[in-house]
Amino acid sequence: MIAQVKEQFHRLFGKDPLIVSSPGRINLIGEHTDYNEGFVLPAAIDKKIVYAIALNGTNTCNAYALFNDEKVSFSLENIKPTKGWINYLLGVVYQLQQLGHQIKGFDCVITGNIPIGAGMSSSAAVEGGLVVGLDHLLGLGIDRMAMARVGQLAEHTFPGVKCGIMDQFANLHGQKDRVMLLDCRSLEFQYFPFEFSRDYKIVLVNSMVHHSLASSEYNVRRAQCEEGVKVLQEFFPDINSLRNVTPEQVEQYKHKLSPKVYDRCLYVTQENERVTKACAHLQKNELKEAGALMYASHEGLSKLYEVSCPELDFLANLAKEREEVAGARMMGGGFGGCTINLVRMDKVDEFISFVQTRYQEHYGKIPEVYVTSIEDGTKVEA
Ligand code: GAF
Repeated sequence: MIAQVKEQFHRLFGKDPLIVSSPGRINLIGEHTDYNEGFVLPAAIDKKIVYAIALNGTNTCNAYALFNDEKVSFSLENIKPTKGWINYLLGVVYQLQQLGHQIKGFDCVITGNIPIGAGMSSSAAVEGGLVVGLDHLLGLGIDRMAMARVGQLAEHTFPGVKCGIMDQFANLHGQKDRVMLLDCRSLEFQYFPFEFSRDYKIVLVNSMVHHSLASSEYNVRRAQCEEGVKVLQEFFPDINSLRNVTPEQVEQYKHKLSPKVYDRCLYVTQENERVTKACAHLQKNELKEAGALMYASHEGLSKLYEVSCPELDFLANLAKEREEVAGARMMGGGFGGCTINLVRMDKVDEFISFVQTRYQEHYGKIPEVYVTSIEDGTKVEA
């Protein structure tokens, strides 16, 4: 991909670009917890977006996306939201300007192999690649967490998804063969060696479903959690997010919450507990126990949080049938996209052929499967 963007860049703009690689992410457990100030356990992966980028000495930005053969241009003045992938670029430039940075015109060519709408966060990769590219070219000196915040705010203000910080964080902080436990309240994080990679592989199975509901329902979930916090604050005045709340406290005031808000709060508070437990198990290489928590996470996402879909439920159930799978669950925002499966290395091929056959028999389409590795976060290539 690097050679490809370089060549296109030369052809279009006739000079040498900076090359930036920006990965997608997986999340082992901790879904929809980030915007509730909870815990997540993500990692950057080998699927990525690649930028070739250079300043152009004008007030205009020109971007050419190889993945859909689309060229777009925009002026640095008066940036406003529009439609499509360009929104992520606009959002990043706008948020950098809001921080007082003097952004200058640039040319870029972008390509990538992160499947769109598969829950692997191609959008955070587009954002992270541009922030790192502009930071490098303009010498802005922004730290990585502040960069993540730029991407998150770009997402809030341009496509309008009120996402948490997980995707942008993972994209910008990833390290090869390490998973990260992030506390989304303090933004403190720890790296853990990915010990089980000696015996297990992370296998993503794409349901090939892209629900148009994803962004609108995402914001609804966030609002329901906020509503729950408001109600519970009456009884626990010190809380300011679901992070401070236990499942027992949600149970205790069930009668004060609407049924949907109760379900959402119960899920989030349970999921937070699962993340810390799963992390402890993974550190001791107790895959079976960690895997059981992944299945429980899926169950909660499906029944209580209602962000799964029949296809994802089907895939999670298929995984349960296989003794080589330690655990599986839907991953990311939901309503489609992938399941993440921890599969014993020697049985990966068998698992893939089983899942593809059964899914095709049931849904008439073959799910794409990605056997991933854990890689570094966004970086400028030498
Ligand atoms: C999406 C969001 F962008 C993340 O912030 C996170 O909330 C995730 O859905 C669900 O865990 O990827």
